[in-house]
Amino acid sequence: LAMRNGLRKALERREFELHYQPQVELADGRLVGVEALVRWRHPEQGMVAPLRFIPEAEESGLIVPIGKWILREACRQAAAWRAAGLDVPYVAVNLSAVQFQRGDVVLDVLEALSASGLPPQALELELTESVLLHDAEGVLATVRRLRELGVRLSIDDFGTGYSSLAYLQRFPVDKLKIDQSFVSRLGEGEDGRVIVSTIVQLARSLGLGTLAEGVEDEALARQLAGLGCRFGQGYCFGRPMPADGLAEWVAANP
Ligand code: G
Ligand code: G
Ligand code: MN
Ligand code: NA
Repeated sequence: LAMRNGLRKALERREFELHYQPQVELADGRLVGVEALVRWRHPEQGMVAPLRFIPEAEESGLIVPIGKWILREACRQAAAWRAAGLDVPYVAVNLSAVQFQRGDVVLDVLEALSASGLPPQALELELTESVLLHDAEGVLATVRRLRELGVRLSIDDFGTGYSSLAYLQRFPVDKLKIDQSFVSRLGEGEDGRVIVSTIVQLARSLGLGTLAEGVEDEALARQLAGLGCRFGQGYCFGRPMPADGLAEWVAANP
C-alpha cells in the first residue's frame, strides 16, 4: 500500500522519466529506432528500476495513467528530436497487458500522437505474449485498430510466453523481439543456435522482422546476423540513456 501511494504521488510529482536505448541494423550498426524504458527518480531511493515498481503499478491499475504518461512523453520526445533534425526513425513504447484490459489504449495512443504531432509510423508499440492470455478476441480487435492508425507493432520477449502459431498468424505485428535469454545462450553452443534460428525462420515465414535483445558483444552481433536476424539492441551498441545522452549517441554514431 505504501508503494501504491508512492506511485500515485510519483505521477503527480512527475518523478518518472524515460531513458532510451538504441536499436540498430546488425549489418552496419545504423540506428533504426530507440526503445523507451521508464525509471522512477525517487526523492530518497534514487533511480528505481521498472522491475521494482511495474508489477505493483499493474496490480493496482496505476499502470493505466502511468502508461498514458509514458506514451505522451515518448511521443513528445521523439517529435522534439525530429524537430531538432535528429534522425531517430521511431520510438518503441512497452505496453502492459493491463493497459489492454483496464485502459483505452487506442485513445491513449491517438492522444499522444495528436498532442505531439508525431507521425504514427514513428511510434512502435511493444506487446508481450501475455496480452493474448485474456480476451484474445478483444485484444485482437484493439491491435487491429492500432494497426489501422499506422503505428508499428512488435512482440516483446518473444519465446518466453504463450503464443500459438495460429494467434501469431492473425496478429498484425511487424517484428518479433527475441528474448535476451535466448540471445545469451547463443554463445553456449548448438541448443542456443537452434532456438534463435528457429525463431528467425518462423518470423520470416510469417513475413515479420526480428530484433535480438541483450546483444552484449560484437561476436554475438555477428553470429545473430549470420543466422538471419536483422536488428539488435544491447549494451554492445548502447545502454538505455537519458534523452540528452541519446542525442549525443546519435551525433557520435552517424
Ligand atoms: O531497463 P529495464 O530494467 O528498463 O526494463 C526492465 C523491464 O521493465 C522491461 O523489460 C519491461 O518489461 C519493463 N518496462 C520498462 N519500461 C517500461 C514501460 O515504459 N512500460 C511498461 N509497461 N514496462 C516497462
Ligand atoms: O522491455 P524489455 O524486456 O525488452 O527491456 C529490455 C531490458 O533489457 C531492460 O531492462 C534493459 O535495460 C535490458 N538490457 C538492454 N540491453 C541489455 C544487454 O545488453 N544486456 C542485458 N543483460 N540487459 C540489457
Ligand atoms: Mn521491451
Ligand atoms: Na524484452
